[in-house]
Amino acid sequence: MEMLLKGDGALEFEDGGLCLLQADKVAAVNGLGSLSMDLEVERILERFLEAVKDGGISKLASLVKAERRRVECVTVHVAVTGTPRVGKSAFINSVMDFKDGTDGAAPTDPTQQVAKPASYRRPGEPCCMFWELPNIEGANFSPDSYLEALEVDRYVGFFILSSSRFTREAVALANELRRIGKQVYFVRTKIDLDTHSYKNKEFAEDALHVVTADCFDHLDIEYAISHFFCVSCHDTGRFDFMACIQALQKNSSPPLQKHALLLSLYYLANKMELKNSLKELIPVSAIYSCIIDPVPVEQLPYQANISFLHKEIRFFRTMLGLDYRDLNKSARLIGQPTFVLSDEIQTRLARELTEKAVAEELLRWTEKNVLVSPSNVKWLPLLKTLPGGQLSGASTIRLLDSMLEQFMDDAYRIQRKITEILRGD
Ligand SMILES: Nc1nc2c(ncn2[C@@H]2O[C@H](COP(=O)(O)OP(=O)(O)O)[C@@H](O)[C@H]2O)c(=O)[nH]1
Ligand SMILES: [Mg+2]
Repeated sequence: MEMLLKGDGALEFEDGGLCLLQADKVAAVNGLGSLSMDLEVERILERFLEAVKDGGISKLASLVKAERRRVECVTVHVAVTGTPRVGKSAFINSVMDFKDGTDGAAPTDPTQQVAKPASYRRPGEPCCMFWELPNIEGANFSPDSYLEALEVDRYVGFFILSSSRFTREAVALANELRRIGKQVYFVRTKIDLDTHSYKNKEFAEDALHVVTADCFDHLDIEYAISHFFCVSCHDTGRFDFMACIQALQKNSSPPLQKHALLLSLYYLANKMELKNSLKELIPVSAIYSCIIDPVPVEQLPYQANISFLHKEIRFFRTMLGLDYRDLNKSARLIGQPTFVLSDEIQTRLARELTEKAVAEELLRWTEKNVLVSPSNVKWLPLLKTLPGGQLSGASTIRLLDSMLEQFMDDAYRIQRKITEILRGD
């Protein structure tokens, strides 16, 4: 197994898995946390076993479909607020990867201020909605009445933006949100116009100065500083833009909401978090392939839904940024032709993703007759009940697991190449 270095942190292998040691702000805020996402798979497994006992494979099949729908139907709402002209709309457009003038983008025209919450989502991506809230302003501003006018409970987190010091109103709102248990992120925008010393703690303290004023002293200043990010709303690749989205993703709960946020905003996500989230549900996908529309495959001693597996693996490849479109975009940002990055890809299925290649890879794993990884041993009793037996489920899990791990290695190789190029190595 290979050890790779990531641009902004070290990557090492532990117990056959990957462990990212990140020195960045997200880790500082949240600690390294557990590698397990806890997408309630134990309960999913219980339900599956129950279904097989009650109604055999056909009952399991309808439950597997329903389970996938349940995961896919989760919608996450995120709020963005602040004083006028601080970049709320521009921030949302960058999160959503909207280019100037894209249909559905938030208007950044100075005359256009929202009077009631306005929602934005990426086309074809119903799971994640960012809301621009009305401005925090006015002498009579009251956090209570401001929040009363919103469906505050629906938001998983709040970004409060300011392009200079945070105002007393902003801090009062943050205070109230903290009181009701909401995640709050203090985002200092337009840092591209004022880059010096932005990483210093003093800079954060100064921007959050009002937090320490007597009337707000019950707001945890340590919390505020550790949730303080400096961004340019026009450039997601610089300053703390990705870190603030990654902090939101990491801190969101319940786990299904976190999963939805990671997948919807995969291009800004911490890849290790994203991979761990995808990995949790691999046994569900493996069972799907074994029992829903499986077809005979040459030399394979059981039936499999190769077209479904092909789609799953393609989805993993997209999530980990290995699609041509993503590579091309990253290459352009560093002024290089795309092949400079695509040459770093070593996994066959990342380069040549066809149904035939997927079937061959599945056969390879079946011939190896491997066991599932320790974290998936709990699935064995269910896998034994599949029409193709334990071998079918275990081999499919290993196929999907190994694709995800290998794509992850490819993603880090590309990240390392980008870092080398930027350093001028
Ligand atoms: N240089 C720079 N300009 C920004 C940034 N964020 C927003 N702007 C500009 O500030 C103006 C107001 O932005 P807008 O998003 O409409 O602010 P809103 O009223 O808070 O929604 C626009 O002209 C944006 O292009 C930033 O981070 N850096
Ligand atoms: Mg706006």
